[in-house]
Amino acid sequence: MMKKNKMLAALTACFLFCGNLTAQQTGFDFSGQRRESQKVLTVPGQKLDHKGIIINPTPQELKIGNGDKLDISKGLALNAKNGDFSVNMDFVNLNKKGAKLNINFGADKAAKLGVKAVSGAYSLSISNKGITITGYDERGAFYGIQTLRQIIESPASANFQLPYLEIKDHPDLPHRGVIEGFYGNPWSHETRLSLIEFYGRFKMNIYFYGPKDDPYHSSPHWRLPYPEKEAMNIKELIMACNRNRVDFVWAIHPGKDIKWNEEDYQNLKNKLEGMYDLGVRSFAIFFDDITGEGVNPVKQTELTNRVNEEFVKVKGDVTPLVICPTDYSKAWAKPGPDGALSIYGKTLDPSVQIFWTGDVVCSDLTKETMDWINSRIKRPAFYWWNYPVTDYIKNTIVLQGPVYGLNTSLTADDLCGFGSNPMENGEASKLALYGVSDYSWNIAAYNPIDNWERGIAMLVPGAAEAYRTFAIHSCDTETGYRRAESWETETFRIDNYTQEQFKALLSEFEKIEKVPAQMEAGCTNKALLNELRPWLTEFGKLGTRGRKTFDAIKYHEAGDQAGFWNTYVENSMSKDDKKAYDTHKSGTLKLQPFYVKAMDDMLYKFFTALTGKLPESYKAVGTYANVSSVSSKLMFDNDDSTFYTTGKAQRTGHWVGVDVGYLKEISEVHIIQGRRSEDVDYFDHTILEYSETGKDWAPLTDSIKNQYVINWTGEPIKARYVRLRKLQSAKTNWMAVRRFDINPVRREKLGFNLEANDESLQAFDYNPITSFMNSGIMSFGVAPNVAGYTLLLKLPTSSQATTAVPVKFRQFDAKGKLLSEVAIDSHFFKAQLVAGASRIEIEGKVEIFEILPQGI
Ligand code: LOG
Repeated sequence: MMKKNKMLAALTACFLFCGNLTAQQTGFDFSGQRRESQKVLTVPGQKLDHKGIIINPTPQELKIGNGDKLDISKGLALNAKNGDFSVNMDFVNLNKKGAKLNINFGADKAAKLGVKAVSGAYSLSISNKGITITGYDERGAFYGIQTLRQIIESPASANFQLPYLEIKDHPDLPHRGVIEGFYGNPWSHETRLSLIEFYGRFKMNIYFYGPKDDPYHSSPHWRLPYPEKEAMNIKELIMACNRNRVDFVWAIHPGKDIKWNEEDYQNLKNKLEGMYDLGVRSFAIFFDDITGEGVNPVKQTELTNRVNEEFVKVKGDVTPLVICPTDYSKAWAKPGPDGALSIYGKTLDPSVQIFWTGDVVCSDLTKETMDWINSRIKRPAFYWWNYPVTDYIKNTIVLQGPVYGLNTSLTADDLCGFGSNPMENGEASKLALYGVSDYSWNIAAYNPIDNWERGIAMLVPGAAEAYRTFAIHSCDTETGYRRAESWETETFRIDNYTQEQFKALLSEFEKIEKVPAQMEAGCTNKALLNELRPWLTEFGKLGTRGRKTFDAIKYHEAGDQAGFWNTYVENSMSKDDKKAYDTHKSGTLKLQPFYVKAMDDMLYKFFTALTGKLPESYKAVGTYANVSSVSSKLMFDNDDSTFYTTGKAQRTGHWVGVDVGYLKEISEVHIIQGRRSEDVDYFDHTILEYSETGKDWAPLTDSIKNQYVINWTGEPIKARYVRLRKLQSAKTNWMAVRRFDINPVRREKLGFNLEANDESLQAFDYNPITSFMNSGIMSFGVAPNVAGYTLLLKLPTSSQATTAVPVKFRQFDAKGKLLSEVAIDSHFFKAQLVAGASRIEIEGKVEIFEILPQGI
């Protein structure tokens, strides 16, 4: 289990050394410090037939009439009895001669119509008398208008003919909305404005402004007023919120460096006063992710109660405070009566609302977690849902999956509000927010799949199919809050599939390849497109390499070695390809793993058939569930900057090891732990062991303490497995491995003379996954009993080749006389030795994977 102290220690280190750099700029790695639920649950629900009337959030009660229609082709004659809604009517033509639109609100009028007495409730009827909207309050009337807008935009209202219907509607939760509470680039002003309009449209009524990397929200400048430009922007946001009936809640995050003295109390109060003057009428105080003095719950409640007495109550028009405790998740909240949450429960003014993220930082919303927190804080908590936030995976995936994992039998007695913490990609968060709005308004009716299907069609009507294809493969977080992904796609291993599976998967990759162009052509929301573009580009490439994998499968099955290698190597990802993919990933649950495994499996078989030997490309083994995932290959990629991480706390007895695939004489092991040097993620007390069977193990070393790099050389032992096992220690960090080399190739063991840099040893390691880039001349001696060579290469692609000099393969005799010279014209190149050849030269720019001698 992840311990809070550890997280705090890491955060502290960051605070101390990073000055006012943002969390992102410091490269602070959340993934290494947290524990998330790793279970991938399937998505409940199914697509429904809405009879051409699409309303989000789903109304509580909708009765469709007998098929008669109201003609609004002449527009609508607005009669708003109390209140001014004309600015909210931009979606219709207002015309005195049009059909009647009566808008009214008030508790009595609403009660007569059976409208529930809660803020935001309304009724709407369309009949031969025209349209009548009656709100319980002003917000209710506004929400009736939002429903009307969606009815008019629905297919059932084609040609301005609105179906007769009756709606009675109200929200289940009093507060529904968004917390801009992530680390990373705060949203731009434009994005915020666009989102605020979105909240209004879909009946979300609260927006917490609390971006972690806004220095005036948090340290270092929480005490200071905003500079003029930012202050103006906040004023504008408040106006936009008012137009959209959204409470703009400004949050302060003072806990990193607050002093519990009068001066800092006044600093905080002055800041709130200044924000009040800008127009803010709702406030929150966040004490999350802090360490040191600030975490004291007694002081936190004292401060909050005093702000409540001396500021909120005095102003009279400020809404109740909301507070985020330091113990915001069960993962580290102290449960007993002296724990922070119980102190909150006992001492915080009952009007104050309290945030809760659930059992862990990013977690499903369950009855159990709400009961747990509510019994301590003595009020229904405000649920802070850490979805679709991606700051903890460095925003590498843009989450487009269904909103689910939310209990559909909860009520306002269980939670007073529901707020989603989205991605720094605000436009791309709208699909998830469409679900958040639906769930928090009408909990029992919430249908995740149906909501998602509607959301896709609403957001990108001009390319809904393409967007859906992208979305269904962009759901899982890979190492964070796990989500179902690609649930309509079946992948397989290359030695076990049916023709139907083959065809279906191939056509999915072909479909994916077309998605970027279809989105460019059909997505009219350019801001969304701009955010998605880097992911769409990578998604298209994933489609292409998926499709080409099927070409490789055909060559592979035909036993065509040259055909296979040529296709394989052109379809393998270069370091740059990997880097581009790693920052904008999709298809991480099924598609990319299919590609990686299929390519690997084929390469393994190809190499074995070609050389009669197993390749020296090893498999990771160990006690961690993710050891068989593609990320464990990063231990063997000959690159010190990439690593496999266990994604789980280390415990005594855990181990990470290597299966070399056969009984091998091993004389050297070289391991580098940690994600980087001086990292915390390594076994601090460990032992190196080997085994023939994987069952009985013998030590290769004594126990080793506090050592990242572990080298062993000695008399050869026979083993198939080598492992690093954790011995007794209190450390519970995750563990990471950058290198796990067995018998790395050494120049002196080659048996011939190699004139080239050490990198070129990769050509003789019998591992066709590793390679090196030859640029000048490499030269090597011909060993005895060699009749020729097979070269596994990657020549520059034809576009690069026009400027490139042809790659030459030359043979020389012992006196240095040139015997033969040919141009290499294929990635798969075979050369026979001419009589007397004793030295080979390869000249030119070419990536060399293997140089394989053929015996006589
Ligand atoms: C932060 C939040 C961050 C989120 C996801 C809360 C209350 N605070 O672990 O700012 O975006 O996790 O990484 C958090 O959730 N802390």
